[in-house]
Amino acid sequence: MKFNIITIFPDQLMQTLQFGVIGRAIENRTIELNFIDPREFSDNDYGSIDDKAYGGGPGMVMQVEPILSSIEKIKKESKNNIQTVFLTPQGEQYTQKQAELFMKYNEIIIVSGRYEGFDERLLDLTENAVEISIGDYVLSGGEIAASVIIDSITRLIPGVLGDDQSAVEESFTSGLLDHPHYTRPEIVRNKEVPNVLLSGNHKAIKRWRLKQSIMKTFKKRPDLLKKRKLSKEEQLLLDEYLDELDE
Ligand code: 6GU
Repeated sequence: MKFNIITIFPDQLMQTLQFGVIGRAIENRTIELNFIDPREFSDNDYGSIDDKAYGGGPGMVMQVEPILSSIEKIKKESKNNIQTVFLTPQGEQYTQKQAELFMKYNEIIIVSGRYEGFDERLLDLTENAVEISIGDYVLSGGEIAASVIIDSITRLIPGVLGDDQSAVEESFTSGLLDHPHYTRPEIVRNKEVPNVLLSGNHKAIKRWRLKQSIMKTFKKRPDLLKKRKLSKEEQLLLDEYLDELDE
């Protein structure tokens, strides 16, 4: 998988992506990071790529040509069908589902915004592009968001995670929050591990974990439950929990 990242701060991405499983995926070339500096295509000697907004107001806007020329250069050098991702707080909210869709491409262009945002015509002039936001808050630039996108896609590529880690993935992909986890020691500061997890009864453990997942999701992220159809067993566990609340 090749990520082309249009950014003036490539070091900021490398700093965050060089560790752990993602760092290893870079080392063994499962993923390739190709940085393009849009300043190369600046129309002036200072290398600036932003200017004041038409209509006035504070802040600078990123110009069309430096970024569009960067995108065209990448596309000219590639035979792949490339998806372009513009990172901006005005984008569509990023989700695990979107990560799974991006994972199907062999090559992606990520455009990291700085300043107030992009000249709107840049979005109109780019084919096969989406605007993505990683949440409802404002970052100083898209670089951190780019790292989030690259990490979440890379860990979906077969072989990047060990087998025991992949299971964790399934849990979120299922649209529910993960169940709680416990490890040694059995008692810590007077707090015990739930008995069922020590029982060796795999069926009971599976049922307990699923119920915990449903309870957690119901309490913390009811929006996720609304989006998802519950199976018969899941509905039963939710009803059981709601009954317990009434008691
Ligand atoms: Cl993608 N960029 C910036 N600058 N801020 C954000 C964001 C992106 N997603 C959430 N906030």
